[in-house]
Amino acid sequence: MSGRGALIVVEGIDRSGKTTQCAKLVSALLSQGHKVEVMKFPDRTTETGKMIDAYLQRDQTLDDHVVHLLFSANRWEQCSNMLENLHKGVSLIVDRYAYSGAAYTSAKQGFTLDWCKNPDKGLPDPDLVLFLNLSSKEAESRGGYGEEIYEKVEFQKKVHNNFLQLKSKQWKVIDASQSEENVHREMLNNVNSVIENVKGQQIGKLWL
Ligand code: T5A
Ligand code: NA
Repeated sequence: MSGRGALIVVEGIDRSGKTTQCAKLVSALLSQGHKVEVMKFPDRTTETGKMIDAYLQRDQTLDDHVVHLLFSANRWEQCSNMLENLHKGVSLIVDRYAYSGAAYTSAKQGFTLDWCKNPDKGLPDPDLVLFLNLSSKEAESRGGYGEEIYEKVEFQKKVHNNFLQLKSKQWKVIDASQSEENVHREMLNNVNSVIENVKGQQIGKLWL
């Protein structure tokens, strides 16, 4: 049966296992015969991505508003490419999306969640958001955080709370403290049913 692809987003705080699970998901879906591609935000390869990378690695200081808008622009850069793939029947597995944008910036002093959501309004609306739920303490114990700017347990705790405020009907909360294999199985079950169900549906616009 043909039809459009599904837009699947994987979210969670730092070290919740997103990149590990996106890779497992893509290889499982490919072996089931699905057309699928993985994407990651921030995409550090584009011009905006290079600025974001320099900021995250503390090589460049930037105003917090500017950083927020760069993360959003970094997603808008991929918008037409994403829609094209979805219409061709390719499902997309996306490692972080606008929810990270809103959850991280609004953990900073002086930013409301509402202000943070604005620049991403109208992006393709995910069919499924798999939230890898892990406490900031458990995340930190996974080999510890590195040197990047947001990798602090107190900050991650605020980010975690902000994520939970963004929960909507497409969200599935996955217990990310389980073994890699159990997390994978739970994610794959959810993805399989969504891929079948979206075929005749239109692609919505996020937060509109
Ligand atoms: N950001 C991002 C914003 O502020 N605004 C935005 O709009 C966006 C998109 C970089 C930073 O940018 C911020 C958020 C981030 O602070 P990034 O490039 O996605 O974002 O970050 P990364 O450093 O690449 O990835 P993370 O730190 O988020 O890690 P992951 O991908 O969640 O975790 P992963 O898979 O690398 O695993 C981490 C460790 O845990 C182990 C793994 O082996 C690995 O060692 N692990 C497990 N251990 C036990 N049990 C399991 N089930 C495990 N699964 C994985
Ligand atoms: Na990652």
